Amino acid sequence: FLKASAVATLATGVAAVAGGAKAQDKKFTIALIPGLTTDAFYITMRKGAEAAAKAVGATLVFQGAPDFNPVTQVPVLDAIIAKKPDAILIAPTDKDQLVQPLKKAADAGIPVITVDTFIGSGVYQTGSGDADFPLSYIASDNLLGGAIAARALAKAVGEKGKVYVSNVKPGISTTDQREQGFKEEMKKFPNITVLDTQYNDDDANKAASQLQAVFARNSDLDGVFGANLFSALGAANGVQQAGQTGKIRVVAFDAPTTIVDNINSGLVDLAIAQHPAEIGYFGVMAAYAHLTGNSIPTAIGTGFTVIDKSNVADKNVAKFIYSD
Ligand code: T6T
Repeated sequence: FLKASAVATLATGVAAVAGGAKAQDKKFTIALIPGLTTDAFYITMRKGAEAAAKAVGATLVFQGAPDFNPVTQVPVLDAIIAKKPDAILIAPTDKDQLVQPLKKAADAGIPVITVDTFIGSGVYQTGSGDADFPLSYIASDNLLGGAIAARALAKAVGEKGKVYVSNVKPGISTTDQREQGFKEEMKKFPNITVLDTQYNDDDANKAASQLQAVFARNSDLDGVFGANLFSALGAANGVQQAGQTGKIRVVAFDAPTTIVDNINSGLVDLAIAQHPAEIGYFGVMAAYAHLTGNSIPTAIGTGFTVIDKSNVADKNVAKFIYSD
C-alpha cells in the first residue's frame, strides 16, 4: 500500500513537471552568421554557440560567406531572414553597410544580436539613431586590445623606432577600434613613429607582400601590429620571407594554431587571443533569455588571453588557442 501511494505521488510530480516544461519549451532556431566561414576565430565561436544551443535545447544554424565582405554577407543574411529563425546572431562585416539589411530582419520581428562586430556606434537600445535596434553586442573590448598591442610592441622595439599597423579595411568595427586603441596608446611613446596603415583586405598573402614593400621603403622598420588573424599571419610570413625574424618584431591579434610555432621560433613576440567561444556561448544564451521573456544586457564584454613564450606551453593558456 505504501509503495503504491509513493508511486502515485511520484507520477503526479512528473506530470506537473512535464506540463510546466511543455508550456515554455518551444524548440528555438537561432542563426549565427559569422564574418566569414573559413576563419578559426569564427569556427571557435561556433563551438561555443553549439555548446549553449545544446544546453538550452535550441537548434543552431551556422551559415556565412567565404570572405569578409558585405557584398557576400548580405545575400546570406537575406536567405536566413527568409527562413524566419527565432533570432539572428551576426558579425556584421561593415558598420554602415549592414544597417539596412539587418533592419529588414528586425522589421520582420526577428531579434538581432551582434557578435564580435557592431553596426552604427555599437551602442544599442538607446532610442536614437537608425542602428540602435540590435538587442545586444557581445564582443572583446577592441580599443583595449589595440592598447595592449601597442604597449607590447613598444616594449619589444625598445620604445623607439618605426612600426605600422597591418589591417583589413576601414569600416569594420573591431579592426578599426584596434587600430584606434593602438595609435592612442602609441602617443605615449614619442620616440616611436607609426607609419601609414597597410590594408590587406583580409588576405594574408597581401599582408606579407605589404610587409616586404614597407621594409623596402624603410630599412629601419622595427615592428608591425597585425590587427587580426590574417593580417598578423601575413605580416609574420612577410618578416620571415624578408629574413628579418627577431629583427622586425611582430605583435599579433588572434591566436590560430600556427601562432604557437611562430611564438616558439621568435617570429611573433606575442599574440592577443580573444575568447570567441565565449562570444558564441553568450550570444546564444542572450538570444534564448530574450526569447523566453527575460531582459538581457545591451552589451556583454569578453576577455583576452595574452600569449607569449613564457606561457604558451601552459595548458590554461593554450586552451585559448583557436580551433581549426
Ligand atoms: O579578429 C577576428 C574578428 O574579431 C574580426 O572582427 C575579424 O577578423 C577575425 O575574424 C580574425 O580573422
